[in-house]
Amino acid sequence: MRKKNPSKASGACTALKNNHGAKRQNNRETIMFNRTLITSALPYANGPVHIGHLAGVYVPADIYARYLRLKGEEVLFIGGSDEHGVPITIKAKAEGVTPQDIVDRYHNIIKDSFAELGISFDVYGRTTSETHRKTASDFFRRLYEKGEFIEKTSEQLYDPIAKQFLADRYVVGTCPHCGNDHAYGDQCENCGTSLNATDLINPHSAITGNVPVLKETSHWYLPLDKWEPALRHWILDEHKEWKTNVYGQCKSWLDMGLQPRAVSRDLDWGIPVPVEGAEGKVLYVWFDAPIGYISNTIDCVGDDWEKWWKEKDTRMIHFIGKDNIVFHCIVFPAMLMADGSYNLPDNVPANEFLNLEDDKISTSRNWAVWLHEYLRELPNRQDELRYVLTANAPETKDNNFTWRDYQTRVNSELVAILGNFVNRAIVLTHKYFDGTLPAAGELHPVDIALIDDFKRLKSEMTDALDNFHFREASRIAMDMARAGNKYLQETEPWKVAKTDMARTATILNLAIQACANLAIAFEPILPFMSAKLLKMLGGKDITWDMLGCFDLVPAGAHIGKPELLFEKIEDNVVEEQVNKLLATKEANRLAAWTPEAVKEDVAYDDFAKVDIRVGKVLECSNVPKSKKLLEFKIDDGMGGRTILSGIAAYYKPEDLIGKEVCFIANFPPRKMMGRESFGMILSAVNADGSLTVIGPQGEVRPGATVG
Ligand code: B3M
Ligand code: ZN
Repeated sequence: MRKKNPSKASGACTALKNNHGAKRQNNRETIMFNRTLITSALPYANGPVHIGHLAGVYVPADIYARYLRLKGEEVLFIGGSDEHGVPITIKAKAEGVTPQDIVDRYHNIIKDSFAELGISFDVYGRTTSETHRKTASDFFRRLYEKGEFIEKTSEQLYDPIAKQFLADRYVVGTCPHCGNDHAYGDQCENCGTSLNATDLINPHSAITGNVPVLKETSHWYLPLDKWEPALRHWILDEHKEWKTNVYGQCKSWLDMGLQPRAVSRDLDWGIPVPVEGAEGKVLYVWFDAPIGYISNTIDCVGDDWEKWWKEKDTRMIHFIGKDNIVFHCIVFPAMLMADGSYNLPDNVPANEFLNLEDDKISTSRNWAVWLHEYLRELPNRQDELRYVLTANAPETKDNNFTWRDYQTRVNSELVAILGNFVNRAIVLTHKYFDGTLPAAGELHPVDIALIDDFKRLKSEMTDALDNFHFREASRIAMDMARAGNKYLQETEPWKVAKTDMARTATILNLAIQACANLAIAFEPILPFMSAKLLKMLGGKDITWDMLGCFDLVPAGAHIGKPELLFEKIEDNVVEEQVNKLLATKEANRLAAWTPEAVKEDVAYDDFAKVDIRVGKVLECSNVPKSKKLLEFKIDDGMGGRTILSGIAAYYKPEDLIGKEVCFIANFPPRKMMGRESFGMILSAVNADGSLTVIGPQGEVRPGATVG
């Protein structure tokens, strides 16, 4: 798409040279990096991924990888499933299948849905692979042989019925910090504190519900305290540029003082501890999972892997969510330091959490928008999701996803600003020049202002992307589309065309160049849109250097027929999604329902005072002007009576005629809506608050007593 003979226009780029490598200044020196290893947290293969994972980790990581590739930098983007750990064995037990069945199922769902969303991993591996078993075992053994572990015997919680130690999530109890009575043995999800199983108050086994006993067992510990001074210096002195949330969390861990951490567990699912006398013990999942980044690199590039992990001109960036900060900034770096031959991460731009419709995303409560379901229910709308999650990313604080906001951002930004500008530019080029791009002539100040705007926005966007400010980058890219719309509004080519085709040619040439710029600027965020737009413009090889240039599409190029880049999200689509969530909320409420507590004891004599009878409904009708009341004429075996009952919301009157009901016969008469009621019809209160009328199971004569 590069123009062969750059024009004299001020937007022409003469030097499109790639500037390989990135510089970073730390407190001591300026380091030149020649390649970047990007890792993204390995999701547990015990469920599909949801928008919280995407907004926090995978979309930003993908934007960054695509951006660096556009800059011509050498990049390796690593992903994969985390297939060990207790959450997986618990899920397998609950379903009566093997852990391997679980991870096979979810690994494939996750892998396929990432691919469909355009997450451009260079490799998506798994921690049950043979490469990983070997890499993690070798890593452990190296540290073991160097004497980097402490072997320690301690008392751990044990379930005598299940005959199993209760590691991590196998034990549930009350959090000693916040009182949440559903805290796990490794973490309280309510207050975020990481815990030891033995810290829990009133612990019980997640397998049998039993109260566990203490039993001695021995494990290998990584003495984090030994690495504390080195970690302090590396993070607190040398990485002051890290995000404040990350730096702050690290500082508070370091200030509390680090303790040795067990790196093995008594479990039968995981990588066996590769030393003698370790039967029945496996590597702790948080020991093997980050090594998964290394194994997946090996699976991707083979013998070349050390270049990515050990050469000093390689930079490593970990994309993770905030709950993983300690493992990526403290535990894994300590493991790497203990080995001694690896690079440490250069940055860990961890994000905060995304909420859904004002509520915490939760897998167990099914409170999530699942990626694989989104892809099925809103087909061909990958970029829409990528955009909304980026524009609303939880970069500095927790953020909220709502379907209304999704609709607004798609309709009033993607459709009304970006899609509209591109469509107008291409439609007008077809209308006045049959789709053949005319050459630009002399530039007017308004043209130069457009070009200058793009150049300025490019520099701001580059800065934002270099600093992991992806929200801001998406806002700036959209500002470019805004500048395009403003340009057409100011130049009005549809009016100019009536008198001056040469000027019209210049305007549309610039508008099409602006479209090409948008295809570049948005490529990291909206790769599907970018590919479609580039196809319409007849180009494909783009680089970040080209952004800000206005000679990208050569005069004479044929512009494809205008195709809409985005379609509006209609109200019914949003309503369907909102209803789906409401149904989930209702299902959760019902699942959480428990009967009311039993009232205080009552003496039989007191109970016997209440006169309950059976009656037959002769007539039933709505009470005018009342939404609540139904009026019953009851055959009570004693000449009949009228009873008013507040169940109009749950029954059609005609459905009750002829039915037998129970009623209290000795309530004093009561006036409601100007009518008198002689008794009360008995109903059961359902979990959702609705009422069901109570009656006898067999035929009973009206007037019979109940007791
Ligand atoms: N699987 C935890 C998580 O998904 C864990 C990340 C591992 S990254 C090495 O949040
Ligand atoms: Zn807590």
